[in-house]
Amino acid sequence: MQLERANLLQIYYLMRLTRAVEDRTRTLFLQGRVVGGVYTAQGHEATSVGAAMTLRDGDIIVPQHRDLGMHLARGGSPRAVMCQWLARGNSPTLGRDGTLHIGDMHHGIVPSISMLGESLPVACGVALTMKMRKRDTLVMAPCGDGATNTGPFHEGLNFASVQKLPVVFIIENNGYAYSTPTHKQFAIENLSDRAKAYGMPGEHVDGNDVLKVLNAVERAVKHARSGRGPALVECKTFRVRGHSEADRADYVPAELREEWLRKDPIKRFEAYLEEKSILNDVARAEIEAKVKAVVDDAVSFAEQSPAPDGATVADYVYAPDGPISLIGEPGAKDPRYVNALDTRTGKPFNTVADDAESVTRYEAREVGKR
Ligand SMILES: Cc1ncc(C[n+]2csc(CCOP(=O)(O)OP(=O)(O)O)c2C)c(N)n1
Repeated sequence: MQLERANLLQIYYLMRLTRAVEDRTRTLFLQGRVVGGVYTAQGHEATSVGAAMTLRDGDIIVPQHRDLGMHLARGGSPRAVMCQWLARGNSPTLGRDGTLHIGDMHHGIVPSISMLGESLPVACGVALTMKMRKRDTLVMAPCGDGATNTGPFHEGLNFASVQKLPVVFIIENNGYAYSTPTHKQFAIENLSDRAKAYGMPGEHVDGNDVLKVLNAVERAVKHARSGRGPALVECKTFRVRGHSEADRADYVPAELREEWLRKDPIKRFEAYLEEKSILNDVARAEIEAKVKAVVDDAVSFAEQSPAPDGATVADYVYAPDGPISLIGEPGAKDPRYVNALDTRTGKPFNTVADDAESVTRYEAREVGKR
């Protein structure tokens, strides 16, 4: 992949922004201002940002709990992220949910799902819908090493391959599934070998080297876009903090953690950019100032945002009457979501499309009676 200086600096900015948003979130968490748990992905930035940078407008991601970088790289708003963390009434879930389940259908970001592995069949459903609509849409579905041992992971890979769906599966192998190290999870060296069983290309790559991630994922994307079906990339990285901020991760040997801290993806990319004379002190200072300004703005926007209105607590519990689309598309009209505020512009927006010719229709019923 040929990248211009500006693209490389944008990648560096996004990696730093991801780290900075998470660092600030941790501070807010320690101050007791975050509602719910905080799951950071320090060490994953090359994987999550790098993989997302191979996508183009209209593509869709189905992220998991370590994918803030992917979210921001796809245009997700730091303001919306902070509103979600602080459970404000104008957050993407209107203050109804914890930190994890943030999505943004405007930018093709499907909210993440807590049940490990379950997002992969969802990604396949999104890809199948888009294929049926004859859209040229690629779906990216990341998951952790632990998730690869769930049934839905295997069902998802198999289904995507049989249906030749344009899905790129990214395994973020970060050494542990909570406290379980990889050697107690599976007996193979490379999780990318699992691709072969489902008839798709798979490769593994140093997940802390953003350029290597970009190149490997670019190959997978090219394959998936060509109509030949899905592809898989395993990015080997490490979770240098606990599973959540409530976890001290005492089960991780100190030397192992230090070894991976030395391989920090941001420092490595920074060293590369300096060596190529792409990054100098002036450019670094500018990027640092921009990152700080964006994070400060996001936090103050969230702090000034209203708490959820208690009177609306029962809204959205039941599906609305009439046909709905399962996939949101910008510009769509759907009165159900006019309460949602675009946290970048402060204006209401719609998150679900009503595309009459191709929309999946179903009779809305009360969710509890299904
Ligand atoms: C089906 C299911 N089982 C267990 C859990 C509890 N749980 C949440 S995250 C996690 C570990 C996830 O490990 P991995 O997939 O490797 O992702 P990582 O957190 O390391 O990024 C577990 C066991 C869950 N959410 N869903």
